[in-house]
Order: sequence, then C-alpha cells, then structure tokens
Amino acid sequence: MPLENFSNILRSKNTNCAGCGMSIVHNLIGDALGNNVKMAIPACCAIVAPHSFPHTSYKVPVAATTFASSSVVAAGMKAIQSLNNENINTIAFAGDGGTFDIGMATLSGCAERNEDIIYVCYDNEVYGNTGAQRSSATPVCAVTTTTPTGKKESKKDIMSILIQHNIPYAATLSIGHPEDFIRKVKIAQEVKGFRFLYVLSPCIPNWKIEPALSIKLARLAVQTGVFPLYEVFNRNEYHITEKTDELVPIEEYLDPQKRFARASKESIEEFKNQVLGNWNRIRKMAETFPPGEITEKYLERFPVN
Ligand SMILES: Cc1ncc(C[n+]2csc(CCOP(=O)(O)OP(=O)(O)O)c2C)c(N)n1
Repeated sequence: MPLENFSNILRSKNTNCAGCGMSIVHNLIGDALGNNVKMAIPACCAIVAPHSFPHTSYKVPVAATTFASSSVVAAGMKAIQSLNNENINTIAFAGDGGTFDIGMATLSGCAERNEDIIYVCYDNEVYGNTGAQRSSATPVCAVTTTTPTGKKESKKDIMSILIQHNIPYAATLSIGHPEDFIRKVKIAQEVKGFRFLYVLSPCIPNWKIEPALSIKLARLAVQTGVFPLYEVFNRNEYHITEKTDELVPIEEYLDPQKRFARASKESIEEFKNQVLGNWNRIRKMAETFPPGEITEKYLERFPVN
C-alpha cells in the first residue's frame, strides 16, 4: 500500500515535524470519519504544513481562512452544504492561538448560535509556526520566545468557557488514547449543533522534546492530571472517560520537556497546584452534574472500553 493511503486526511510529504501531534490528530479524525470531511483552517501550522499553492498534502477540501475566522467560515460552508443537501462533516481546525486568543470572538459567536460544525482545537500551547510566542494556552513556567524566564500567568480554561456556551457536546481528546479519541469524534459526528473537540498536541521544536516522545507525553498528560479526559453534553452532564484514581507524579511529564528546564521549584509547585485544582474541579463537576439520559444514549452506541 502506498504510504499516502495510510491517512484519509493528510498525505505523506507534508512538512509537519516528525512526531507532530497535529499530524496524528488529522490521522485519527480520518480514522473516525474517513474522508467525508471539509475543513476551514486559519493561519497556523496546519495551514502551513501542506505546502504552498497550488500544491497541497490535504486529501480533503480545505478553505484557508484568516487567523480569526475559521469558525465562521466553517459555519458558512456548512450552510451551503445544507442548501445542497450534502451530508459532510464540516470542521474548523485551529491551533490554540486561533482558538484561545485571536479566534475567540468568532468562536464564541458560533458556539452561542449553535452553528452546526465540529470545532477542533489542537493545542500545542504556543504560537508555533511564527516562532514560539506565548499564547493564553501556554502553561505557567513554560519558556517561549516571549516568556524567556517562564510564563507567569496561568493557562486559560477553554473547556469551561465553551461548556458555558451551552453547546451540545464538548470533549477533551488525547493522541495517546486513540480508541477514546475515535469514539469522541464519532459521537461528535452524530450530535447536531456546535461541537468542541479539544486535543493536547505535543510540539517537537517548541516543547523541546524528541519526536519519539509525543505520544508518551500525551499519555502522561492524562495520567498526571495535566489533561483530564472527559466529555460534557449540554452543559449539564459531565462524564470523565479516563478515570485516574492515583495521579502519576507530574515530574514524569515535565522533566523530558526542556521548555520547563529553567522553571524554579516555586513555579513547578504553582503548576502542580493549578493542575490539581483543575482536576478536582472537573471531578466535582462530574459529581454535581453526573452523566444522565443523553450520555447514556451515546454510551449505548459508543461504549467506553
Ligand atoms: C491577524 C493576524 N495576526 C497575526 C498573524 C501571524 N500569525 C500567523 S499564524 C500565528 C500563530 C498561530 O499559532 P497557533 O494558532 O497556536 O497555531 P500553531 O502555529 O501553533 O500551529 C500568527 C501569530 C496573522 N496571520 N494574522
């Protein structure tokens, strides 16, 4: 089989880094949805990686959008497809810069209007393709070109922001848990309205890691509580999909990443506190707003292994 047939969305010969988390995100979405996909992608690594016009490494139609507008462009594409009676998965696919920061206004508008699209945010915690400036997704104490001594502010809680828009489905996904990833994309395909899929995407040059480590670090992010796996239906049903009774020590996640090498003991403590606080809050939300009718309906068809 030629190499390019291994992926439904991204061909070989793209210029993504070896081990790029975002490439794996594309491959897993393709495993879940085949190539019945159209995408709107703003300025980010995902639009740079397939090469310059007239070449492309994408196997599916892609509209390149301005940095701030992928969600509205996707919503427009979906409206046209509906008028043409086409049943295609329309995806806005953006990095953390395009989601947490510059695309926030249009994203919020689309979520509030419950536009019928899937929004995928691959979060590499930095403005990657422009040389690693900090974003509001960069975690505390990580070194970037604009935070040379480590970021002082904490990471924005994008899931809570989107969940409180009362969208029908929001979920966190990990490239280190491919079955759970594919399950959530398949659920997103079935849900009508605005669906938010949020993936942590290891970045080889900017996390300063070896390419072989990206999947291991994505798994460790889940096991340490840095990136809990859960899904939320209609703001009111929280379902933790990977139960972690005992968290792995956070150093196992931090130590292989040279972006944290200059972090002081105090800032690592701060990182730990934020991670624990976030994890405890999600657990409390799941106790207060447990899985109900909607979650059960999807669990019947898409069980958690
Ligand atoms: C309005 C506007 N401001 C700035 C830029 C320059 N720019 C292009 S991509 C980018 C960073 C993208 O970061 P992110 O969305 O996190 O994706 P990544 O590059 O990490 O994949 C920036 C600042 C732009 N294209 N448009």
